[in-house]
Amino acid sequence: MSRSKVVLSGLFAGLVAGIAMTFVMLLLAWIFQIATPLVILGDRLSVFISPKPFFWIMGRVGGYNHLKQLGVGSSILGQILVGALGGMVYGMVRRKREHFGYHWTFLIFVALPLVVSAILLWPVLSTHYGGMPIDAARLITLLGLAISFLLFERVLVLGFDFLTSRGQEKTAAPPEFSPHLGRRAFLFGTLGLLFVGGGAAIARKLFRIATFSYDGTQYKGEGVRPITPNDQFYCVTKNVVDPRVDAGLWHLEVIGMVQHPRTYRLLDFKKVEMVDQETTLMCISNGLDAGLMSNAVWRGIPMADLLQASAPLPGAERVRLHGVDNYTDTVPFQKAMSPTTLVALMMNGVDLPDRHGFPARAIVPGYFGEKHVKWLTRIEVTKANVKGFYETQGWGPNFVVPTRSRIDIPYNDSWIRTADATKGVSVRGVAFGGDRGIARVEFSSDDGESWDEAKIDYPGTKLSWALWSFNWQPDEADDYILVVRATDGEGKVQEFEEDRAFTSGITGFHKVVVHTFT
Ligand SMILES: Nc1nc2c(c(=O)[nH]1)N[C@H]1C(S)=C(S)[C@@H](COP(=O)(O)O)O[C@H]1N2
Ligand SMILES: [Mo]
Repeated sequence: MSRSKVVLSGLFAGLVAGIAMTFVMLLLAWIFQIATPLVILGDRLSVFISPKPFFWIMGRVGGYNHLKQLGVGSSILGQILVGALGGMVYGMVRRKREHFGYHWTFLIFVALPLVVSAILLWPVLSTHYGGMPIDAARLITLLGLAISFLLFERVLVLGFDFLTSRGQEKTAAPPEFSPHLGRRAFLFGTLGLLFVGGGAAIARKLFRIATFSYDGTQYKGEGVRPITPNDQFYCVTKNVVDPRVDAGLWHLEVIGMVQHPRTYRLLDFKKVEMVDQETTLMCISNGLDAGLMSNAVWRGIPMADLLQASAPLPGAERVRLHGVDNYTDTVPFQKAMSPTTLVALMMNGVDLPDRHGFPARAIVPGYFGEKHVKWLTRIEVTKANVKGFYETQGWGPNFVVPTRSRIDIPYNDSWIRTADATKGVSVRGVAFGGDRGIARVEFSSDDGESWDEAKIDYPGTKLSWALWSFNWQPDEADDYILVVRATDGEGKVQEFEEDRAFTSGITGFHKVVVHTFT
């Protein structure tokens, strides 16, 4: 057989093998919720991109959801391409060496990639979207990789043998009876198409349950109420497909610098006394006018109770919280021991919804949303020098929520007829002071030149937002700049903090432009 035919056969076999491997990865993700390189490669790489370039890239590709889609898409294409190239090299080698033992192909196409990907992906291997505990998850991910690479190797070697009909030679069939190369290529190509079809069908199913449809959900505007309904609660996730934790698989571990490491099952919490606590969450990347902020009543176990049961050792300075999706974040040990830091199991009277962290999430009042780790599976007591997912990326260093306030209505750039405003224009919004509460809200219709006391309609708690309103009387047809500012429970007036980097959450005032006309 000619050189080019052999090399092309290798390329073709590698291509189909790469597609088959992708198919099996999608299948493992769909049926067993196993983490595959298609998604954890993105997790692995994204911690190397600091917030500024991250936002730039996000801007270029059209948002976080598009970036995730691009990540998965290029991982799929990339691994199929690498598979095809690997197959081509294999073809070149086979042309020189007719017999190339299976132990060699196993070593090169299964063992080697397994070792390399285990090393490169080590920090993100402990991911399982079905809620498998961390150590088991790492093994399962490796097993998934092994199965995928094994399938690649088998399809490549057998496919190549079939295409070049070396298989037939071994069985000593007369050459004239083995089908023509074109026929064999057609048959093998059909197998490839079956994998493409199957893979596409599973990818469609995964796409439907993916986070694209709800990641970045905001809660703001006309309909804002004191307690956010669960299905409208803002949502942020790093995942392409969020965990749907199996309550039977799930464990919560308390480990690290403790005298008695403990593992709890969901049933263990049935008998435990819980507290109800209203707490507002806000994302660190929430804009002044944005709605990545919501309020709920959480029911859970004080984290201090769990820590105390394990007897923390002296020298404990931070607590690292791990989600089943391999998301981590840390809080100061003292904060973890504070009575309002919870392991929440319920949200507004029902079990946590999947997308908000079923079956358990951390509630860390006064800190940005990042710290409220969802799908919590491990509480690790550690020394000071550990960083979480977003902190490694370059967020922070300050994760304490600054006082913020927002005007929900009227909307920016609205036009109001003065005749409709004779009884005043209803201005409403929210104000949030982290875990310091809200003492006062002031309103200005002249861009902050003068301030009036706004009415607090819903005071909330120390840990939640307040809802405020003001009946504004515009005196003539003009353009107005409406501004709001809040004072927290410690008497500190909201301000623009010049020395605060945007990576610690922005500060400043929400302004709304309103035009009145006759
Ligand atoms: N396990 C896990 N926890 C997580 C995240 C995540 O991607 N994975 N995202 C964090 C971020 S950035 C925010 S703002 C909050 C959002 O919580 P919510 O979606 O319930 O509103 O969850 C945090 N906890
Ligand atoms: Mo966030």
